[in-house]
Amino acid sequence: MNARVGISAAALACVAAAAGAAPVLIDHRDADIAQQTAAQIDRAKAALHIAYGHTSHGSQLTEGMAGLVDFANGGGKGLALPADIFAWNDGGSGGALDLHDYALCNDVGYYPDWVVCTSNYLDDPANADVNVVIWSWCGQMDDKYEAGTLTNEYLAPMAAFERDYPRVAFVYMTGHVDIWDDADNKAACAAIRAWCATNDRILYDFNDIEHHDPDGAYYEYVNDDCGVYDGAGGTETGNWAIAWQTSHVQGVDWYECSAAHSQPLNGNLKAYAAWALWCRLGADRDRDEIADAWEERHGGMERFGGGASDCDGDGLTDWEEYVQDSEPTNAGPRFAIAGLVPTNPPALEFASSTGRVYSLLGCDDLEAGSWQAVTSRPGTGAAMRLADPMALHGVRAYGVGVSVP
Ligand SMILES: [Ca+2]
Ligand SMILES: [Ca+2]
Ligand SMILES: [Ca+2]
Ligand SMILES: [Ca+2]
Repeated sequence: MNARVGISAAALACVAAAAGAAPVLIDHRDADIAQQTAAQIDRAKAALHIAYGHTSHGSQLTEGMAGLVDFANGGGKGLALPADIFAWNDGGSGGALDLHDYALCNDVGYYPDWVVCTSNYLDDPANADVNVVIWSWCGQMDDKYEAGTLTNEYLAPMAAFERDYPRVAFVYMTGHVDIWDDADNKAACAAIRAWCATNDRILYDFNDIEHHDPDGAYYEYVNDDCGVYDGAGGTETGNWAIAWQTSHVQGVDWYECSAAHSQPLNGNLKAYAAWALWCRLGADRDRDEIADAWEERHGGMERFGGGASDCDGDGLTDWEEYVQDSEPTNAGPRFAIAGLVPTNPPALEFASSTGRVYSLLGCDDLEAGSWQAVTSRPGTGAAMRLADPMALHGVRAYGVGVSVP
């Protein structure tokens, strides 16, 4: 008993290291609104308070998000979600997403203005609840790459903000495409992507979305109006967005919305990708691959972390405790098989949690150690039994595995 008390006391002081977060890379593959469930959307709305700095190109996200509300209400894309589920406003009233639009001055091309502006904003107690900061480019990304200032005026200050405001998720962006400065544009995007992927950052890949139509077709030479060219600075041969809009049904496949400098479809895709971002951040804003809702139930996101972090020092990492749904702040019960039920075929019984998948593992050769999943079922939150439908007459060893889908 004394030992248990000691472990609990140690757990109170435990703060997980911030390092080791997984990257979040949102690109054209995420520009599919049907991927998000109502539960994920609701979680994002409950968890996020977003400050967005942008000018005209960046408004494609918010204008697209505004048009999405009615499009989804009307069953566009076959969506069957509660009415107004995609609503957003400044303050998050009425169950909407809290998005402080135009909260930050100008766009991220204006250095050092954007840095000063971000600090002032986050240091203002009125904005203490803001936990996501996202900045958009307008036109300066390729110029900064060409001038050799992209690191000093963008990547390095973003990294400094991440260090100084660890409770805030900072979202990087690539800038819009630019057929008249194509080589610098592509190189700048490559630099931002490499930085985010290598250093496990959060990226909304605005540029990548503009190189793809909704079917995933890639257009190498494009301009920000979705014009397709035969080469960098070459001749315009078509427009991927207009072509797609013309061959699809408005109100069903796409919707009208303002999309500065561009076509409505581009705004649609920007909105879909934005919601993919909000849902990812809503689920795991500190990116330790442990659901934030679970961390909050057990005392807060800061207490638990990925990798070897073991808040209660009981030998199960925080991540393992999450997967098992055991107690991460004390050495209490961990996932175990309760017993063998002598049914025909025999079944293993255990306590299950929702949001987990349980697999009956079978092994016919313990020396070789070749365990295979025999059958799997989602957890019910109550006692569960798993039986081997292919039970052999010989000897087979069994275990139960648990995972988060
Ligand atoms: Ca988390
Ligand atoms: Ca955490
Ligand atoms: Ca533990
Ligand atoms: Ca534990």
